[in-house]
Amino acid sequence: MPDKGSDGETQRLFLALWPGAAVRGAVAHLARRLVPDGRRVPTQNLHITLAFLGDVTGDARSRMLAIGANLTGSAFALELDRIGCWPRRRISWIAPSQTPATLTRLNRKLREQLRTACLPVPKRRFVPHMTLARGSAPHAFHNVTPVVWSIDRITVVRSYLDPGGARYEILYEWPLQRVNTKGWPSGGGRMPSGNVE
Ligand code: 2AM
Repeated sequence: MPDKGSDGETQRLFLALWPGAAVRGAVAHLARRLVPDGRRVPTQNLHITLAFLGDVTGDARSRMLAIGANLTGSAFALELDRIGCWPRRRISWIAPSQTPATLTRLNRKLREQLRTACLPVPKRRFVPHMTLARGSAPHAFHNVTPVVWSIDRITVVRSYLDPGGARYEILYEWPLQRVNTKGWPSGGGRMPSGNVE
C-alpha cells in the first residue's frame, strides 16, 4: 500500500494525467526513434502534469483531497501526435496538436479550485505535454501517428527526489465520468493498488 503520510508530514505532490502501460510503451518507442539525446524520462515515469503543488503539509493536503471528492469532469481521449522541443528549457516532449475542450475546461476548473483552496496555482499557461527528455539539444518537430489515450482519471502523485532521479508514487486517483452514447455517465474510478505500474 502507498504511504499516504501522517498529517504532520510534508509531501512533494503534483496532479497529473498518468497513462497506462500501452500508451507509455508506444510513447517510449517513438521517443527512442525521434528524440536524439538528453536525460530520457524512464518509461514508467511518463505523464502529463496538470499542476505541480510542491511541498504540501497535512492541512493543505486535506483541502486538496476535498477538491478530488467534489470534482466533476468528463473522461476524454487525447491524441498525442506531435514530438518537439523547447530549446531554451532544453526539454523534448510529445503533445496533442489539438487540445480537447474537455481538457481545457478540466484544467480551468482545477486551477479555480486550487485557488479557492489556497493551494499553489501554476503560473505558466497550461500547455499539455509529456516530457520525454531533459537537457536535450534542439531537434526537429515531427508529426507522428497519434498515440490515442483514453483518460478517465486524474492522479495525485508524490515525488521523491532520489539521488538516482525522481521517483513517483500514485497516492490517489480521482475518476472522471465516462459518458455513454445516450449521454448518461457510466462507470467509476478506483483507488490505486500501490506504486506506479
Ligand atoms: P515538466 O515535465 O514540464 O518538467 C514532477 O516534477 C512534474 O511536475 C514534472 O513533470 C514537471 O513538469 C512538473 N513541474 C512543474 N513545475 C515544477 C517545478 N517547479 N518543480 C518541479 N517539477 C515541476
